Amino acid sequence: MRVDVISIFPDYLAALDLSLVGKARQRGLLDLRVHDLRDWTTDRHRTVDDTPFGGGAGMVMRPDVWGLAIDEVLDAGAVGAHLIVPTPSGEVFTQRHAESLASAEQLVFACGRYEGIDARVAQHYRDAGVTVHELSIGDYVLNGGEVASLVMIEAVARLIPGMVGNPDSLVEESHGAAGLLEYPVYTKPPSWADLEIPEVLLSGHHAKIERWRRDRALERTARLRPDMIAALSVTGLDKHDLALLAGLGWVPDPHDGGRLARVRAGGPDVTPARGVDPGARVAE
Ligand code: JD8
Repeated sequence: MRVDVISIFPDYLAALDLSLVGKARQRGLLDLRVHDLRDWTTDRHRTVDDTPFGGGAGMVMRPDVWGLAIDEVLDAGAVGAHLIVPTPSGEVFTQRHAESLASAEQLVFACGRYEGIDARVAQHYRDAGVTVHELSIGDYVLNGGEVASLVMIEAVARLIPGMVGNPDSLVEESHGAAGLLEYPVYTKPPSWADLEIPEVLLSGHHAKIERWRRDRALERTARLRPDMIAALSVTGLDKHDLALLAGLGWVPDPHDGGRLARVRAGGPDVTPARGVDPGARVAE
């Protein structure tokens, strides 16, 4: 996979020389190139921004400079070329995005600064048939797209075949195929700060260990991310799962047997789980 990052602060991306992504570059699994946007400016002040049309605070990044840069870097002819524009007003990036982008031939990250990039840039490349993703890494405001690009590049790069030592480890991860948060993990020393290891993990009884880990993952997900429980399909749950979840107030939805609905003692739940639309069904 080829990944290009265009920024007025290219040194921000130096972290990509380290660790897993750094090794992937050395092993030729990842062709990562970082570019300074100012290399495509045409004036002696290397200007990349100007005042916003319609007034308002701050400055906006010029489309003409971005156009010259992206035209040179993006292999627009390649079907597998994607333009990614990090923005707080974008679709929220998830593991699903990481999985779909991991099969791309080329990713080009356009890192904005100031108040953002002139909106015609994304429109122009969409109109040109390029797959353009305006993505946000979360509901908080950063000062630019560089950190968001670092996050998305690491999330995608680690899914490239051959990247992680044991691909199985990708399955059990939070937000992985199971759709659950991870179970707690432990290592030596067996006793630390007067805290012991859960006995079952020392039992060598793999089936019991697997069951314990699944229970902890279900409990943690129900407590911290009820939206993920609501998104689970009942077909993927065994009777132990269903029994544990019933104890946590989640039962197969009488109106949609494929999903779970939350029941609270004393009748229907009025508080929608995060990410679960208020109209979500509540088992009567
Ligand atoms: C790109 C400029 C700063 C944003 C005025 C502060 C992503 N999850 C996220 N939060 N913030 C960003 C992000 C912020 C950016 C740019 C991404 C380019 N800024 C702007 C609008 C308000 N300043 C992001 N992904």
